[in-house]
Amino acid sequence: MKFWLAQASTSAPESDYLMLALVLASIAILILVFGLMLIYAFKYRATNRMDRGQIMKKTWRLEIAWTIATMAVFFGLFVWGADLYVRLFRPPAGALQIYVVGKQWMWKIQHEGGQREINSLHVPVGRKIQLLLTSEDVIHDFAVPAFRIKHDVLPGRYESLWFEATMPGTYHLFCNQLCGTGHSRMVGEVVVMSGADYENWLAANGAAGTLAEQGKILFMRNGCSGCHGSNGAGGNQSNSTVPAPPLAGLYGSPVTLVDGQVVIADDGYIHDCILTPEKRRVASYPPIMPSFSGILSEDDVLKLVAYIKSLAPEKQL
Ligand code: HEC
Ligand SMILES: [Cu+2]
Repeated sequence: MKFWLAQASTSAPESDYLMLALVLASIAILILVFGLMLIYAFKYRATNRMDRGQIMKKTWRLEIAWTIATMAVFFGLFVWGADLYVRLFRPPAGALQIYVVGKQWMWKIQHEGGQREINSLHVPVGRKIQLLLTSEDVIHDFAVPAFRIKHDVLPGRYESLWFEATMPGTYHLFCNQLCGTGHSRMVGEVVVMSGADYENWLAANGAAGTLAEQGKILFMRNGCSGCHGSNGAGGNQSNSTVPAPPLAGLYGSPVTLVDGQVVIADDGYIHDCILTPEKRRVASYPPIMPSFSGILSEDDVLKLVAYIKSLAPEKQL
Protein backbone atom coordinates (compact mmCIF):
# COMPACT_ATOMS: atom_id res chain seq x y z
CA MET A 1 0.00 0.00 0.00
CA LYS A 2 1.42 3.30 -1.10
CA PHE A 3 1.36 6.35 1.16
CA TRP A 4 0.20 8.81 -1.50
CA LEU A 5 -3.19 8.41 -3.06
CA ALA A 6 -2.90 7.80 -6.81
CA GLN A 7 -3.32 10.90 -9.00
CA ALA A 8 -5.58 9.31 -11.58
CA SER A 9 -7.23 12.30 -13.27
CA THR A 10 -6.06 15.34 -15.23
CA SER A 11 -7.07 17.69 -12.42
CA ALA A 12 -5.57 15.67 -9.56
CA PRO A 13 -1.99 17.06 -9.73
CA GLU A 14 -3.14 20.68 -9.69
CA SER A 15 -5.52 20.07 -6.76
CA ASP A 16 -2.62 18.52 -4.89
CA TYR A 17 -0.30 21.46 -5.65
CA LEU A 18 -2.89 23.91 -4.42
CA MET A 19 -3.34 21.89 -1.24
CA LEU A 20 0.42 21.76 -0.78
CA ALA A 21 0.75 25.52 -1.30
CA LEU A 22 -1.97 26.16 1.31
CA VAL A 23 -0.27 23.85 3.82
CA LEU A 24 3.17 25.43 3.20
CA ALA A 25 1.83 28.98 3.53
CA SER A 26 0.08 28.02 6.77
CA ILE A 27 3.21 26.35 8.13
CA ALA A 28 5.33 29.40 7.27
CA ILE A 29 2.98 31.72 9.16
CA LEU A 30 2.71 29.29 12.06
CA ILE A 31 6.50 29.15 12.37
CA LEU A 32 6.80 32.94 12.14
CA VAL A 33 4.17 33.64 14.84
CA PHE A 34 5.13 30.89 17.27
CA GLY A 35 8.84 31.33 16.59
CA LEU A 36 8.70 35.02 17.53
CA MET A 37 6.57 34.20 20.58
CA LEU A 38 9.09 31.65 21.81
CA ILE A 39 12.12 33.88 21.10
CA TYR A 40 10.65 36.83 23.00
CA ALA A 41 9.32 34.67 25.84
CA PHE A 42 12.89 33.41 26.28
CA LYS A 43 14.59 36.77 25.78
CA TYR A 44 12.37 38.68 28.19
CA ARG A 45 11.95 35.95 30.83
CA ALA A 46 11.66 37.21 34.44
CA THR A 47 15.21 36.25 35.48
CA ASN A 48 16.86 37.86 32.46
CA ARG A 49 18.08 41.42 33.12
CA MET A 50 16.73 43.32 30.17
CA ASP A 51 16.02 46.96 29.68
CA ARG A 52 12.23 47.08 29.87
CA GLY A 53 11.77 50.83 30.23
CA GLN A 54 12.13 51.78 26.61
CA ILE A 55 8.93 51.70 24.61
CA MET A 56 9.54 50.83 21.00
CA LYS A 57 8.39 53.29 18.39
CA LYS A 58 5.91 51.87 15.93
CA THR A 59 7.06 52.04 12.32
CA TRP A 60 4.27 52.26 9.79
CA ARG A 61 6.57 51.00 7.13
CA LEU A 62 6.83 47.62 8.84
CA GLU A 63 3.09 47.43 9.53
CA ILE A 64 2.20 48.22 5.94
CA ALA A 65 4.84 45.88 4.53
CA TRP A 66 3.74 42.78 6.41
CA THR A 67 0.05 43.48 5.89
CA ILE A 68 0.49 43.81 2.14
CA ALA A 69 2.84 40.82 1.90
CA THR A 70 0.49 38.40 3.68
CA MET A 71 -2.51 39.78 1.83
CA ALA A 72 -0.77 39.24 -1.51
CA VAL A 73 0.11 35.65 -0.62
CA PHE A 74 -3.38 34.71 0.53
CA PHE A 75 -5.11 36.62 -2.23
CA GLY A 76 -2.91 34.78 -4.74
CA LEU A 77 -3.95 31.46 -3.22
CA PHE A 78 -7.58 32.53 -3.37
CA VAL A 79 -7.39 33.48 -7.06
CA TRP A 80 -5.68 30.20 -7.88
CA GLY A 81 -8.30 28.21 -5.95
CA ALA A 82 -11.23 30.11 -7.47
CA ASP A 83 -9.85 29.65 -10.98
CA LEU A 84 -9.32 25.92 -10.44
CA TYR A 85 -12.82 25.61 -9.01
CA VAL A 86 -14.39 27.26 -12.05
CA ARG A 87 -12.42 25.02 -14.42
CA LEU A 88 -13.32 21.92 -12.39
CA PHE A 89 -17.03 22.59 -12.44
CA ARG A 90 -17.57 24.01 -15.93
CA PRO A 91 -18.69 21.06 -18.06
CA PRO A 92 -16.39 20.60 -21.07
CA ALA A 93 -17.83 20.46 -24.57
CA GLY A 94 -18.09 17.08 -26.24
CA ALA A 95 -17.81 15.05 -23.05
CA LEU A 96 -19.18 11.54 -22.77
CA GLN A 97 -22.29 11.88 -20.61
CA ILE A 98 -23.15 9.29 -17.98
CA TYR A 99 -26.12 9.49 -15.64
CA VAL A 100 -25.82 8.71 -11.93
CA VAL A 101 -28.77 8.26 -9.60
CA GLY A 102 -28.05 7.95 -5.89
CA LYS A 103 -30.52 6.32 -3.54
CA GLN A 104 -30.42 4.82 -0.07
CA TRP A 105 -28.01 3.06 -0.35
CA MET A 106 -26.54 2.51 -3.76
CA TRP A 107 -25.31 4.24 -6.90
CA LYS A 108 -27.22 3.47 -10.09
CA ILE A 109 -25.31 4.30 -13.26
CA GLN A 110 -26.76 4.51 -16.77
CA HIS A 111 -24.72 4.85 -19.93
CA GLU A 112 -26.07 6.49 -23.07
CA GLY A 113 -26.19 3.12 -24.82
CA GLY A 114 -28.63 1.87 -22.16
CA GLN A 115 -26.05 -0.14 -20.18
CA ARG A 116 -26.76 0.01 -16.46
CA GLU A 117 -24.61 -0.83 -13.49
CA ILE A 118 -24.90 -0.61 -9.73
CA ASN A 119 -22.09 0.61 -7.48
CA SER A 120 -19.61 0.50 -10.31
CA LEU A 121 -18.79 2.94 -13.08
CA HIS A 122 -16.87 1.89 -16.18
CA VAL A 123 -15.19 4.68 -18.12
CA PRO A 124 -12.58 4.92 -20.89
CA VAL A 125 -9.18 6.41 -20.10
CA GLY A 126 -8.19 9.76 -21.64
CA ARG A 127 -11.70 10.98 -22.42
CA LYS A 128 -13.64 13.76 -20.76
CA ILE A 129 -16.55 12.26 -18.85
CA GLN A 130 -19.45 14.37 -17.65
CA LEU A 131 -21.55 12.87 -14.88
CA LEU A 132 -25.12 14.08 -14.45
CA LEU A 133 -25.99 13.35 -10.86
CA THR A 134 -29.32 13.24 -9.10
CA SER A 135 -30.85 11.55 -6.08
CA GLU A 136 -34.07 9.65 -5.57
CA ASP A 137 -34.36 10.40 -1.86
CA VAL A 138 -31.94 12.32 0.37
CA ILE A 139 -28.73 14.26 -0.25
CA HIS A 140 -25.79 12.02 -1.15
CA ASP A 141 -22.32 12.98 -2.29
CA PHE A 142 -20.42 11.38 -5.15
CA ALA A 143 -16.71 11.26 -4.35
CA VAL A 144 -13.73 9.63 -6.09
CA PRO A 145 -10.62 10.49 -4.05
CA ALA A 146 -8.15 9.24 -6.67
CA PHE A 147 -9.61 11.79 -9.14
CA ARG A 148 -9.84 14.49 -6.43
CA ILE A 149 -13.49 15.09 -7.29
CA LYS A 150 -16.65 15.16 -5.24
CA HIS A 151 -20.07 16.72 -5.59
CA ASP A 152 -23.27 16.73 -3.59
CA VAL A 153 -26.09 14.77 -5.20
CA LEU A 154 -29.43 16.47 -4.57
CA PRO A 155 -32.96 15.13 -4.97
CA GLY A 156 -34.94 16.72 -7.77
CA ARG A 157 -32.13 18.33 -9.74
CA TYR A 158 -29.19 17.53 -11.96
CA GLU A 159 -25.70 18.38 -10.83
CA SER A 160 -22.79 18.11 -13.21
CA LEU A 161 -19.31 16.84 -12.44
CA TRP A 162 -16.60 16.08 -14.97
CA PHE A 163 -13.22 14.40 -15.00
CA GLU A 164 -10.74 12.80 -17.33
CA ALA A 165 -9.08 9.64 -16.03
CA THR A 166 -5.41 9.28 -16.87
CA MET A 167 -4.55 5.78 -15.63
CA PRO A 168 -6.37 2.48 -16.18
CA GLY A 169 -7.22 0.82 -12.89
CA THR A 170 -9.90 0.42 -10.27
CA TYR A 171 -10.58 3.24 -7.83
CA HIS A 172 -12.81 3.74 -4.79
CA LEU A 173 -16.13 5.49 -5.10
CA PHE A 174 -17.71 6.78 -1.91
CA CYS A 175 -20.83 8.50 -0.70
CA ASN A 176 -19.41 11.44 1.24
CA GLN A 177 -22.59 12.64 2.87
CA LEU A 178 -24.09 10.87 5.88
CA CYS A 179 -27.33 9.66 4.31
CA GLY A 180 -28.84 7.17 6.76
CA THR A 181 -28.04 3.91 8.48
CA GLY A 182 -26.67 2.27 5.33
CA HIS A 183 -24.38 5.18 4.45
CA SER A 184 -21.19 3.22 5.12
CA ARG A 185 -22.28 0.60 2.60
CA MET A 186 -22.83 3.18 -0.13
CA VAL A 187 -19.48 2.51 -1.78
CA GLY A 188 -18.44 1.30 -5.17
CA GLU A 189 -15.66 1.33 -7.69
CA VAL A 190 -14.70 3.25 -10.78
CA VAL A 191 -13.12 1.03 -13.42
CA VAL A 192 -10.96 2.94 -15.89
CA MET A 193 -10.32 0.97 -19.07
CA SER A 194 -8.62 1.54 -22.40
CA GLY A 195 -10.92 2.80 -25.14
CA ALA A 196 -11.06 -0.61 -26.81
CA ASP A 197 -11.80 -2.42 -23.53
CA TYR A 198 -14.54 0.07 -22.83
CA GLU A 199 -16.16 -0.56 -26.23
CA ASN A 200 -16.00 -4.29 -25.52
CA TRP A 201 -17.52 -3.76 -22.11
CA LEU A 202 -20.36 -1.71 -23.61
CA ALA A 203 -21.01 -4.40 -26.22
CA ALA A 204 -20.95 -7.21 -23.66
CA ASN A 205 -23.42 -5.35 -21.44
CA GLY A 206 -25.71 -4.38 -24.30
CA ALA A 207 -29.09 -3.36 -23.02
CA ALA A 208 -32.66 -3.31 -24.24
CA GLY A 209 -32.00 -0.38 -26.55
CA THR A 210 -30.15 2.86 -25.95
CA LEU A 211 -31.33 5.29 -23.29
CA ALA A 212 -32.94 7.39 -26.02
CA GLU A 213 -34.81 4.37 -27.42
CA GLN A 214 -36.06 3.47 -23.96
CA GLY A 215 -37.03 7.11 -23.49
CA LYS A 216 -39.07 7.08 -26.69
CA ILE A 217 -41.16 4.19 -25.34
CA LEU A 218 -41.78 6.17 -22.12
CA PHE A 219 -42.64 9.25 -24.21
CA MET A 220 -45.46 7.31 -25.90
CA ARG A 221 -46.55 5.42 -22.82
CA ASN A 222 -46.87 8.47 -20.54
CA GLY A 223 -48.87 10.52 -22.97
CA CYS A 224 -46.18 13.08 -23.75
CA SER A 225 -46.69 12.36 -27.44
CA GLY A 226 -50.40 13.18 -27.07
CA CYS A 227 -49.52 16.85 -26.57
CA HIS A 228 -46.02 17.19 -27.97
CA GLY A 229 -46.75 15.05 -31.02
CA SER A 230 -45.08 11.79 -31.92
CA ASN A 231 -41.34 12.32 -32.38
CA GLY A 232 -41.76 15.53 -30.35
CA ALA A 233 -42.70 17.51 -33.44
CA GLY A 234 -44.94 19.83 -31.43
CA GLY A 235 -48.66 20.14 -30.75
CA ASN A 236 -51.43 21.50 -32.96
CA GLN A 237 -50.19 19.31 -35.76
CA SER A 238 -52.19 16.65 -37.51
CA ASN A 239 -51.49 14.21 -34.70
CA SER A 240 -52.26 16.45 -31.76
CA THR A 241 -55.11 18.66 -30.63
CA VAL A 242 -53.44 20.84 -27.97
CA PRO A 243 -50.78 23.48 -28.49
CA ALA A 244 -47.51 22.24 -27.00
CA PRO A 245 -43.98 23.25 -27.95
CA PRO A 246 -41.94 21.09 -30.29
CA LEU A 247 -39.17 19.24 -28.47
CA ALA A 248 -37.01 18.45 -31.50
CA GLY A 249 -33.97 20.71 -31.45
CA LEU A 250 -34.86 21.97 -27.97
CA TYR A 251 -31.66 20.72 -26.32
CA GLY A 252 -29.03 23.43 -26.07
CA SER A 253 -31.27 26.16 -27.48
CA PRO A 254 -32.59 29.25 -25.64
CA VAL A 255 -36.17 29.20 -24.29
CA THR A 256 -38.18 32.24 -23.17
CA LEU A 257 -40.20 31.62 -20.02
CA VAL A 258 -43.45 33.40 -19.08
CA ASP A 259 -41.61 35.79 -16.77
CA GLY A 260 -39.46 36.91 -19.69
CA GLN A 261 -36.37 35.09 -18.49
CA VAL A 262 -34.35 33.33 -21.20
CA VAL A 263 -32.74 30.03 -20.24
CA ILE A 264 -30.68 27.49 -22.16
CA ALA A 265 -32.42 24.12 -22.37
CA ASP A 266 -29.83 21.84 -20.78
CA ASP A 267 -30.33 18.51 -19.05
CA GLY A 268 -31.41 20.15 -15.81
CA TYR A 269 -33.95 22.36 -17.58
CA ILE A 270 -35.62 19.43 -19.34
CA HIS A 271 -35.60 17.45 -16.10
CA ASP A 272 -37.37 20.29 -14.29
CA CYS A 273 -39.89 20.78 -17.10
CA ILE A 274 -41.00 17.18 -16.64
CA LEU A 275 -41.08 17.04 -12.84
CA THR A 276 -42.03 20.62 -11.92
CA PRO A 277 -43.50 22.29 -15.05
CA GLU A 278 -45.47 24.73 -12.85
CA LYS A 279 -42.14 26.37 -11.99
CA ARG A 280 -40.95 26.78 -15.58
CA ARG A 281 -43.77 27.74 -17.88
CA VAL A 282 -42.71 28.37 -21.46
CA ALA A 283 -43.95 31.67 -22.90
CA SER A 284 -46.82 31.67 -25.44
CA TYR A 285 -48.22 28.25 -24.56
CA PRO A 286 -51.12 27.45 -22.22
CA PRO A 287 -49.93 26.20 -18.80
CA ILE A 288 -51.49 22.79 -19.20
CA MET A 289 -48.53 20.45 -18.90
CA PRO A 290 -49.10 18.27 -15.81
CA SER A 291 -46.34 17.53 -13.32
CA PHE A 292 -44.90 14.04 -13.55
CA SER A 293 -43.39 14.22 -10.09
CA GLY A 294 -44.28 11.03 -8.20
CA ILE A 295 -45.30 9.36 -11.47
CA LEU A 296 -41.93 9.05 -13.18
CA SER A 297 -38.82 7.91 -11.30
CA GLU A 298 -35.49 9.64 -11.81
CA ASP A 299 -34.47 6.61 -13.88
CA ASP A 300 -37.39 7.23 -16.23
CA VAL A 301 -36.82 10.98 -16.37
CA LEU A 302 -33.21 10.59 -17.47
CA LYS A 303 -34.34 8.30 -20.30
CA LEU A 304 -36.86 10.91 -21.42
CA VAL A 305 -34.14 13.56 -21.24
CA ALA A 306 -31.87 11.35 -23.36
CA TYR A 307 -34.71 10.88 -25.87
CA ILE A 308 -35.45 14.61 -26.13
CA LYS A 309 -31.72 15.28 -26.58
CA SER A 310 -31.63 12.79 -29.43
CA LEU A 311 -34.36 14.67 -31.33
CA ALA A 312 -32.35 16.71 -33.79
CA PRO A 313 -34.16 19.61 -35.47
CA GLU A 314 -34.11 18.02 -38.90
CA LYS A 315 -36.20 15.08 -37.67
CA GLN A 316 -38.96 17.59 -37.16
CA LEU A 317 -39.53 17.99 -40.88
C1 HEC B 1 -51.40 18.01 -21.52
C2 HEC B 1 -50.41 18.19 -22.55
C3 HEC B 1 -48.97 17.86 -22.21
C4 HEC B 1 -48.46 16.64 -21.78
C5 HEC B 1 -49.22 15.36 -21.49
C6 HEC B 1 -47.05 16.82 -21.68
N1 HEC B 1 -46.70 18.09 -22.00
FE1 HEC B 1 -44.82 18.90 -21.98
N2 HEC B 1 -45.58 20.73 -22.34
C7 HEC B 1 -46.90 21.01 -22.62
C8 HEC B 1 -47.06 22.44 -22.79
C9 HEC B 1 -48.39 23.16 -23.13
C10 HEC B 1 -45.81 23.02 -22.58
C11 HEC B 1 -45.44 24.51 -22.62
C12 HEC B 1 -45.99 25.22 -21.41
C13 HEC B 1 -45.30 24.80 -20.18
O1 HEC B 1 -44.10 24.99 -20.06
O2 HEC B 1 -45.95 24.22 -19.33
C14 HEC B 1 -44.87 21.91 -22.31
C15 HEC B 1 -43.52 22.04 -22.09
C16 HEC B 1 -42.63 20.98 -22.07
C17 HEC B 1 -41.21 21.11 -22.10
C18 HEC B 1 -40.44 22.39 -22.25
C19 HEC B 1 -40.41 22.71 -23.74
C20 HEC B 1 -39.70 23.95 -24.13
O3 HEC B 1 -39.85 24.37 -25.30
O4 HEC B 1 -38.96 24.52 -23.31
C21 HEC B 1 -40.68 19.84 -22.07
C22 HEC B 1 -39.21 19.44 -22.09
C23 HEC B 1 -41.78 18.94 -21.98
N3 HEC B 1 -42.95 19.65 -22.00
C24 HEC B 1 -41.65 17.56 -21.94
C25 HEC B 1 -42.74 16.70 -21.72
C26 HEC B 1 -42.60 15.29 -21.46
C27 HEC B 1 -41.29 14.51 -21.42
C28 HEC B 1 -43.86 14.81 -21.25
C29 HEC B 1 -44.25 13.38 -20.85
C30 HEC B 1 -43.65 12.86 -19.63
C31 HEC B 1 -44.77 15.91 -21.42
N4 HEC B 1 -44.06 17.04 -21.70
C32 HEC B 1 -46.16 15.82 -21.31
C33 HEC B 1 -47.94 20.09 -22.72
C34 HEC B 1 -47.85 18.76 -22.32
CU1 LIG C 1 -25.37 8.36 0.36
